[in-house]
Amino acid sequence: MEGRRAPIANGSEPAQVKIDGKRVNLVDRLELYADVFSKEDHKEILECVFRLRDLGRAGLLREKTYSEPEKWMRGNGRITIQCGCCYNFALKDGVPPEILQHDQVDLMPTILKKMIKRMVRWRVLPVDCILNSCIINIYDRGDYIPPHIDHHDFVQPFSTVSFLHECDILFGKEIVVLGPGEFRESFKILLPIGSILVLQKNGADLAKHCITGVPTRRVSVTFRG
Ligand SMILES: O=C(O)CCC(=O)C(=O)O
Repeated sequence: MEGRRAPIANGSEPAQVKIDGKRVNLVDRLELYADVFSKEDHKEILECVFRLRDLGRAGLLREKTYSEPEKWMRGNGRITIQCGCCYNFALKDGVPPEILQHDQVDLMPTILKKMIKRMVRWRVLPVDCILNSCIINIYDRGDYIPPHIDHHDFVQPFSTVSFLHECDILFGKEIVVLGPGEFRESFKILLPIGSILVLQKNGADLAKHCITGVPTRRVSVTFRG
């Protein structure tokens, strides 16, 4: 079986930047796949996501698995659920963002492990990739993810599956923040429902990425090694 490569619908010019005087493609090796998961798969995966959210809200997950910020301003309510490995996002008490290797989060649920197996079987991901962690993002209307590069200690490729609503993902060597959930990028592509975005090389190492404020609820699941 092979995953169907989806055409990359981008609303901007190819992302060329100059580094040491040389032109490089900022999103080199970026791939998008479609139709790897069925409608039934979507239902089962989303049931698992919302079950985890409910367990998190009830305080029944490990402390660092579940995070739901106080929504004190437009767009900052994105829920995150980390499984398999914990990433410390914010600079806290002088500690830089880092991967915490200790067992401080819950393990990946079986259905998410099955997603990885399917992506490998369908050649979306290489057979030798070892993905043992994932982050689930639940965005409500207006929520966004600010420009960032996934920590270099994570093993590439990264793969993100989109659910419930399509949205643009923005890339840029630098991304200008215009307001809460509003950014100016050098390159953007549409992530349709069910699509799998595979990020590696420049697209992961060099380019920052972000999601603008979403018009309605959206869920993404990102796998990393
Ligand atoms: O929601 C998405 O599509 C992107 C997620 C992401 O960039 C992240 O979790 O680091």
